[in-house]
Amino acid sequence: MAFRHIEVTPATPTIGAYISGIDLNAVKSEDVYEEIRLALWQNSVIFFRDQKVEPESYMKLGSKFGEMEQHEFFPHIPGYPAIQLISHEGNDQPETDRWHTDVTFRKRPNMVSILRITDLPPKGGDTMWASTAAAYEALGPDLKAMLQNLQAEHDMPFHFRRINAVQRLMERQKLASAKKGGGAMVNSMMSASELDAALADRECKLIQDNPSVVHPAVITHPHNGRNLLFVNSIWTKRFMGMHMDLSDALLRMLFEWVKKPEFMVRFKWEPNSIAMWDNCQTQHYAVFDYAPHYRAGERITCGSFEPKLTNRGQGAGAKVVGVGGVEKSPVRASDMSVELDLDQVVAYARRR
Ligand SMILES: O=C(O)CCC(=O)C(=O)O
Ligand SMILES: [Fe+2]
Repeated sequence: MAFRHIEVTPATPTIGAYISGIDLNAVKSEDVYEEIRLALWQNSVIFFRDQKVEPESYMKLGSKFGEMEQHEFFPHIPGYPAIQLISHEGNDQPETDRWHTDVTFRKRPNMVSILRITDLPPKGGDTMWASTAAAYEALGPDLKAMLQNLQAEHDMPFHFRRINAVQRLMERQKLASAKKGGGAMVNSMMSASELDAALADRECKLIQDNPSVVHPAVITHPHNGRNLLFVNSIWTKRFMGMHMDLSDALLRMLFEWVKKPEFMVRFKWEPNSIAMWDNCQTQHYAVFDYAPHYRAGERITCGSFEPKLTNRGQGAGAKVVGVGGVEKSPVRASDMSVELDLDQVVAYARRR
């Protein structure tokens, strides 16, 4: 199926595409959104340039990908609780300069994220994405078969504690409350011991509210049927039923493998650019090379998916079952340009 309403230009043979021929403030038909959805499932991340998008149009785009969430940590723009404000300034690490898939500590991680950077630093601040489907497809059959039988634990408090995230979040709140003269959990008038107690309370609550979850190490994409590697270096803590030394070593190996440049695309932000990523079949990394400058953006996260392996056909020696059940040749490390046939994507999606 050819695209009739948008132009789709691949950014690399493996991942990413530029979408043109469209004004997101003036979308007239549902067919346009249908094509954007297909372009996303096919390319994993899509980029728009020169979109002076109004909040209503931005929200409308998000709403086409499922329920939009109000995030637990980010503030939002006035009047639009679903448009999260992300920002960074100074020399402290921003926490997103590490390869990850968003919120895999949830039973149902979010499906799609949309981001526009509203305040660009003078130089740098690119974002990178890697295709976890391409990373999986390029593994040998024995390794694929082994990974298909593994389950991994994803744990939010584990990561938060190792980066002192609660303390950082509270310090941010304290700063905000000092500016605005009032704060919910902490404020600039609290004594050191009151702050310590508030911090401990917050950590306990975080652990209580976020029990760890177990997901398969390989899952099947719900809209295109591709199998993909589903462990990431922020939230995945360990493989189940394995000695922790072995688990650490295997995770480290997979985290390294995903970082091969052949699986990646790097996006240079310009004023009025928008990136949308399929959070299920990618990992991303926000390049932190712009300190101490300010960088800020508006993000929408929408829809969700249940991580599960429904296509066990890609094990040892088996032919890769492509979208729509059509057999494809297994992808070799030297040939990572997995062409998805759009008709097959549509046929697969319709059967869901
Ligand atoms: O700031 C960016 O480019 C992306 C940050 C990130 O990890 C996210 O928005 O999920
Ligand atoms: Fe992220």
